Amino acid sequence: MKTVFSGIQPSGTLTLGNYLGAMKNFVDMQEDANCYFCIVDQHAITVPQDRLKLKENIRSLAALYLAVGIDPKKSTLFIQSEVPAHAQLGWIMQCVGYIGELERMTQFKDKSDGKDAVSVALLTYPPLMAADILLYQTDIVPVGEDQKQHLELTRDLAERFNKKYNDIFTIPEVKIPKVGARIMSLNDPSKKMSKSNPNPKSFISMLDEPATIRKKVKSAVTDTDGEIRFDRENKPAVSNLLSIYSLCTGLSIDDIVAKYAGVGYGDFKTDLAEVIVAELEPIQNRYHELINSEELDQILDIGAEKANRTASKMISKAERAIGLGRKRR
Ligand code: ATP
Ligand code: LTN
Repeated sequence: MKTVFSGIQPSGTLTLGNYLGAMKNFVDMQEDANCYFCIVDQHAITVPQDRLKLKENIRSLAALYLAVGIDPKKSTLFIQSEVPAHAQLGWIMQCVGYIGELERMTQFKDKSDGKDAVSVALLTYPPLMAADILLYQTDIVPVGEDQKQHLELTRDLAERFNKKYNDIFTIPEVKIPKVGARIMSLNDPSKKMSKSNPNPKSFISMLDEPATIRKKVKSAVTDTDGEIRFDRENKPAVSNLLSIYSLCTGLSIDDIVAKYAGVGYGDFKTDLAEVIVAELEPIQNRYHELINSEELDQILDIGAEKANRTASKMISKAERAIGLGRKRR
């Protein structure tokens, strides 16, 4: 059986981009793989977070994972900081990585751009991400397009470690969806939709009320030629809306384009908003049942226990391989 691992940062309420590019794809994978889904809170603190808000976001993300259909009987759902081996192996991976390769990461360049106080951890974040993945002998990592570079680095670090010390890590494969890997911002189709964008009009949150969703879709930018057609290069905004429509309904882009031939953007957007509302409503209902439940804490306790069991074996192996402490080979 293959092992799957993925992580999401509790850095705000998840967007439709996080859902369509990542979370929605996790659900099917549970059927025939050993899955680990992680709330990567240690990654979230690479940029400043309010402590109470962070607590709330951690819980909210856990509830969202379950609300979309992550089944704790099939998958392990846990919080990164509750499994100390992540930080321990993260340190070892920092010792295996080079500053030069970390400085080339586009997420680091984007997030540090124009800021004068940038945390050290924003640079050293990818070795921690590599540790997350490598602790579980992961075969497949389902993520959005923006994480491809971090996955390549993870593979490089694992190969370097295996060659230099001992062949202990499985080299993971990245799995990026064909459609939805990069949902773009609603007000600027050249930027990816991101939960930490300060402008709420740029994203649809998974917990937005139907009225908010309708308003945001209505004000999404389009273009002036008035034709509903998929053309990423020349019509990025409309193509983005078509992708969202397709992912929420399961209809192919061609079928949607045929359906809206000769129809204006206004009517298309009205329908799109309803399609999004219909996709998110059942998730939101389940979310509200879970968010204050004890069940949620029990699931996270069991998840942390399971993850700790696997991860502690791997960290021992890694420490032994590199020569830390008094353990013998
Ligand atoms: P932040 O804005 O705080 O950096 P984010 O919105 O980029 O966060 P992450 O927690 O970093 O979200 O990502 C969680 C998952 O969602 C990752 O697999 C990532 O690739 C995916 N993802 C993020 N944004 C998008 C998007 N716009 N389209 C598709 N997938 C996305
Ligand atoms: N770097 C990712 C979040 C993340 C992750 C992981 C994804 C941390 N650890 C392990 C997959 C596997 C991000 O910023 N989206």
